[in-house]
Amino acid sequence: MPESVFIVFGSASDSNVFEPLSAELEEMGISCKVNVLSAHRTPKELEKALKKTKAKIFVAGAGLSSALPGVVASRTLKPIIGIACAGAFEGIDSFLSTVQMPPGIPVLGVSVGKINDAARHVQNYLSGFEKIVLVETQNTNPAVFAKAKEALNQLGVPFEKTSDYSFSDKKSVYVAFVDLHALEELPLTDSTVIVVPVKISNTADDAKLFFATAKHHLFVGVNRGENAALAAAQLVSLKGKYDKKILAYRKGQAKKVLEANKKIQERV
Ligand code: RP5
Repeated sequence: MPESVFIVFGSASDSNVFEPLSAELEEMGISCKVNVLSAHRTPKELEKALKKTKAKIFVAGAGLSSALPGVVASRTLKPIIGIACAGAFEGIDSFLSTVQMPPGIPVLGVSVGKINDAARHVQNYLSGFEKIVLVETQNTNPAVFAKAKEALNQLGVPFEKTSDYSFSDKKSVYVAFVDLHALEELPLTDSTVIVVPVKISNTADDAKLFFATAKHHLFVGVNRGENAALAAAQLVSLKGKYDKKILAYRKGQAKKVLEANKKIQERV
């Protein structure tokens, strides 16, 4: 039987994270394979291990410039949870590297030490989600909300909308659009909630606030509505139902980069 969860961390010095995580998952009856591989220091070995695994979900983390979760995300259509590790600056560098992914390739980030949260979301996912619910309130920024709606429509993934902030159904993946200054007000439930912190014009100080208040839930980068939607689609695609659509969406994002590159090459 292939492992359900592929765990990968950048160094043996991250064992304070991956050892309790794998112990917790095993205790939950969830099989996992632990790897120590680095996006920067062992890229070939990482690539090989990613090609080989048949895991249903990935959990990755590294300290400092944490490229590992993002590189894993670029190599799989399965969901990826990134755990920030405290190498310097109490881990803010790792946290921001984890969540601030470009449109199209989401990583669902949890902050430093949030091992239990990562394990809970893995368990919810493996139990099977039934639907996506977008949570809209008066403070929801329409432009960020629209990015999520558009992405789901493009993927052909159905969703419901609510303004109820109780997140009461563990079979739903909630996507909540929350003002960056209100992250601490979110209720702490056992359900899986992807939080899109919203602040259209943001500053370096806002990054510190994000890091300090990102707790309990799963986080995408600031204003990244489309990444929350894509990650939600991955979470409801346990058996691969939306994989082809997600792949097509990614190809569209890749095309934009390749076209820009072509133009530049033609100029010189
Ligand atoms: C990262 O650099 C690792 O994930 C670790 O958190 C940090 C320090 O690594 P070592 O020098 O201890 O191997 O890549």
